[in-house]
Amino acid sequence: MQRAREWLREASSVAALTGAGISAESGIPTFRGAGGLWREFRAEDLATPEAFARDPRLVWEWYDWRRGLIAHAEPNAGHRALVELAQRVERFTLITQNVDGLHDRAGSRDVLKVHGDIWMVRCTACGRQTRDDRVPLPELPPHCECGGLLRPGVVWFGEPLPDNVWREAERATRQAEVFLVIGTAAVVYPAAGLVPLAKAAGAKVIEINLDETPYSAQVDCSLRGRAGELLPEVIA
Ligand code: BV8
Ligand code: ZN
Repeated sequence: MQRAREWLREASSVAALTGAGISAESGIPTFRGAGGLWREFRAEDLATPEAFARDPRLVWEWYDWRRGLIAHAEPNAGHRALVELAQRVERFTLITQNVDGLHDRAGSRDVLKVHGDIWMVRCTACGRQTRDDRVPLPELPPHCECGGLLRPGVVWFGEPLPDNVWREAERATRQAEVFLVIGTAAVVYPAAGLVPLAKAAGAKVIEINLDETPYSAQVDCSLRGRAGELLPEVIA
């Protein structure tokens, strides 16, 4: 922990990659942890274009349920610690796989949302993309003014990540002197590939996670514990 603290104090460019684990202490279930993300379904079964084509109402019930959870949740000390860190470091980039928007609500700016945003909806007919934060939604599945079916503005399995956001995330990772990887199982690509990319570019990589991940043995410092407790300590 002491080494990690020193690296962060000396760094002029830092990048952080967060996953569902940083929102766990806000009461948002993780994808692969105990209890999973929804009753008998797995994210891999619902977060896909095929599932949406087959049963848009079921997929929207899942997203509407998650939007309700998130709307009643608050950012936690882990989210806030990253806002604090951004104010101290000359160049700080926050990259998140989370679609919940809790980093923004904590005060983070210019968050790179590589898997999209649950509060955005996109029309499958006219392509119009708008923010819709009504919970619950008045009708499932929701429709656009043009009559087209709306989909959540998130990246599903098998779909490409938003090009400009992804390029920016890679650039920030390559330039980071210190790369924090927080609360992610690091099994979903290409996002997880940012960890070896940071390492190859010469960054000190610090992992914060409750459990081991496929990268725990390769990072420079692997801190075992809750992000809400460890992040405030490591940025102190
Ligand atoms: C792509 C958004 C190519 C929606 C998500 C076979 C078939 C098809 C595709 C593939 C395949 N094999 C591989 C792939 C690629 C696939 C992939 O990686 N699959 C994995 C499962 C093997 N990737 C894709 O499909 C990506 N697209 O490759 O496109 C392409 C290119 C060009 C043109 C066309 C196509 C798209 C991936 C994005 C999918 N969307 N979500 C939504 O959220 O509903 S993924 C989903 O998983 C979430 O975004 C989530 O963020 C992400 C990663 O999960 P984690 O954040 O890591 O969360 P998890 O629960 O897993 O882990 C939590 C961690 O926190 C744990 O380690 C736990 O220990 C820890 N923790 C818990 N509590 C705490 C904590 N740590 C600290 N403190 C705590 N308190
Ligand atoms: Zn439309």
